[in-house]
Amino acid sequence: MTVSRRKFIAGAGATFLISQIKANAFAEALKHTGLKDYYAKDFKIGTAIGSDILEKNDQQLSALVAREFNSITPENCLKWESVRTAEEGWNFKDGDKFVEFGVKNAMYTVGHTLAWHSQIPDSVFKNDKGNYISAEQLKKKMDHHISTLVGRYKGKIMAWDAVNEAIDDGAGNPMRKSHYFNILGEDFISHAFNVAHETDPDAHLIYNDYNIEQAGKHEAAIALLKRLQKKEVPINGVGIQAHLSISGPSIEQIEKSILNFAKLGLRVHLTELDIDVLPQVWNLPIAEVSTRFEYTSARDPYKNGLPKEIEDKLAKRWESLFEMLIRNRAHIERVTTWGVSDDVSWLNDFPIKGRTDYPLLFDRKRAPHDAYARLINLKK
Ligand code: 9MR
Repeated sequence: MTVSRRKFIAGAGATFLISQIKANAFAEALKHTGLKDYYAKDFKIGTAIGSDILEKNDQQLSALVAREFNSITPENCLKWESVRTAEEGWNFKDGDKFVEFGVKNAMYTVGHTLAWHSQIPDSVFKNDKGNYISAEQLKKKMDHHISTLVGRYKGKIMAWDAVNEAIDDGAGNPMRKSHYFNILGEDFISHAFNVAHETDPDAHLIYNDYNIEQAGKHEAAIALLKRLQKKEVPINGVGIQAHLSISGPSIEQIEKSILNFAKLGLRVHLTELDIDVLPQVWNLPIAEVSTRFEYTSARDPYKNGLPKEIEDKLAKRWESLFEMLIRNRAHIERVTTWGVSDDVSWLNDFPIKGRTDYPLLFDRKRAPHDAYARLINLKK
């Protein structure tokens, strides 16, 4: 055999080997490529992590999260009610698991939330006689709570929803008359931000609320954020929760609000995105968690599946939302959906228990909705 022929055969072998390696690498890449990779140049793509992963150890769901998302938020496990025990102690079990998941997958891990009127016992604010404790006493409790949590996860949790839902939904959108507010006034907000910042100066601190893209509450949010900035409160971002419905609010309205928040020099996060498809038989803000209505089958029309025309309409709504978000990517840090697949969404039980909703990007079998393909196509 001549040298050149030998070379040729060796060359052919090498070519075969290289193409095999390429094919393997391609298969591996496919396995690891998800929404997060398509949007890598735009913003982070996040999801909320709930008990299915943390307590029920749902491996299918964890694998899906690792493939599709590069940011996580704890749905419940770092709220006061979950992380504190009745004896004023701590229960970090799920919180630690959540943070480990983020570290293992090199994710932008968000903490939720340091000061919120909900999922916190009255005993935090009241003495044995049922009267409010003093401003100083509440500040001390906040110091302990916030510095312990932020300190424990320093360097691992990169951003915190420092204060959640401080604006009321009623006429004129005043500040919510929560126990925090009743005792400390608006100072409870600056206090939460200041303590978080002192504990971890590198943490990105967010004010998070629902419906702040909508007229009335939007103006109230802008005014609040300006007041905080005037007091030099260390605030870096604003979280538009984005619990949307299939019919509203309009994309233009969401876009306008993103631009207004960005004008304040704040990074914008969509923190709890989902799109409700079920009939809204009430006229109330979608995320006020204490609201409940009675179940009737008329209020649960897609129990046995989503009709094709609704799936289409829903997919188009996701697409036009993301088109707008991509256009405004310079201002947007992260887009987080409130859960991974329809079966785990809070909306199945809110504000009516036991309905069948389709608000997320993955269905009950954990297969992508049509919307998913549209979001990928926007980036091709
Ligand atoms: O999704 C959360 C649900 O599992 C809890 O039961 C509920 C209790 O308040 O909180 C839900 O998450 C809320 C979030 O923490 C703040 N914004 C509104 C969300 C939906 O209610």
